[in-house]
Amino acid sequence: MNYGIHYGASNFVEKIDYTFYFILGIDIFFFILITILMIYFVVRYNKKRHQKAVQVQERTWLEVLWITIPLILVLAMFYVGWKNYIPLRRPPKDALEVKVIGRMWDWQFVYPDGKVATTLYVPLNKPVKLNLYSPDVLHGFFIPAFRIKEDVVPGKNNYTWFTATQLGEYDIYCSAYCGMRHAYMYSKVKVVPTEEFNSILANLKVASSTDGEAVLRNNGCFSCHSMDGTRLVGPSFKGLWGAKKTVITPDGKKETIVVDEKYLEESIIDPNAKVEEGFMPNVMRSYKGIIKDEEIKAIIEYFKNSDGEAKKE
Ligand code: HEC
Ligand SMILES: [Cu+2]
Repeated sequence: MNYGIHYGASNFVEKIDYTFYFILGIDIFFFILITILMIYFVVRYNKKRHQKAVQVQERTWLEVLWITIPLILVLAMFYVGWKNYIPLRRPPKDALEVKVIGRMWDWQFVYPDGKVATTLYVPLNKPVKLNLYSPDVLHGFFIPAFRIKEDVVPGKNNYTWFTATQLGEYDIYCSAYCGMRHAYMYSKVKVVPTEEFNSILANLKVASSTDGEAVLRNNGCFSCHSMDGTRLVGPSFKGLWGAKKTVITPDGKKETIVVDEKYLEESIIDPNAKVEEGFMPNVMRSYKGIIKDEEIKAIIEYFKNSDGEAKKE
């Protein structure tokens, strides 16, 4: 496991670390200075030595000093931060562009030719611009080893960029608390030589709309639904087809249903119409307009053929 905290692997490491240690250095200096002065004053001006407080007025030089010194310090911190953070917002024009989809609760990466991956593969020493997109709530795209962290905001086209400078695997986290499985919203960036990158890219698949399992994977369904019976946030898909389920309708009535085409389609388009007993409503979003009709058909085919009761038919 590589936490990527203590060493860096991108073009920003030096700039960001310098800014951090510059401000930290000033903080430590004043922490020590103020602590020493405090102790000194307690000893020097305690009640035994000074029975009566003295009013001191009009010390122009002192006032000038305590305005000027903090002003210079704050301006210096601002300048260093400005100079070193501005490059984060200036991706080079020739950068490789990758669309990043951050959603509850996984990351997906879409390359220019429509190829999709759940790991971010990038070539060494080439600028990569990430266009950050969220279809649901606020997430944060965070690669500690690269020193980049950027909000992924629904309804806003945000971006970040980097040039990876060291081969290897580094962690990608979500830095904004985004619900129950936030902690599992985790992926990796793999930095590889250009040649290897090209062959990885050639082997990645374009998002399929006829392979049900791929549709489920590419839409992040598996972050809430398992295939092996494990209960995540939503019911497991294991043995789903033909299963008997107790569901609750919006007016609070209990019904027993058998999972068929109609129920599956409704569960994807309007998940709150029938909520399986024991699960929370309003957690799964409606995929109306996001998942096409043919993709829903592919999902249904997949459920029919995948496991449980389906196999016995
Ligand atoms: C954020 C978590 C989440 C995601 C992502 C999610 N679901 Fe759900 N899903 C739930 C929850 C919770 C339920 C149970 C409550 C309900 O029916 O709304 C559910 C219920 C279902 C059901 C009904 C299952 C049953 O046993 O009654 C189906 C089918 C389903 N989801 C399909 C999907 C598909 C397909 C996707 C991806 C396109 C998806 N879900 C993505 C949380 C999620
Ligand atoms: Cu998140």
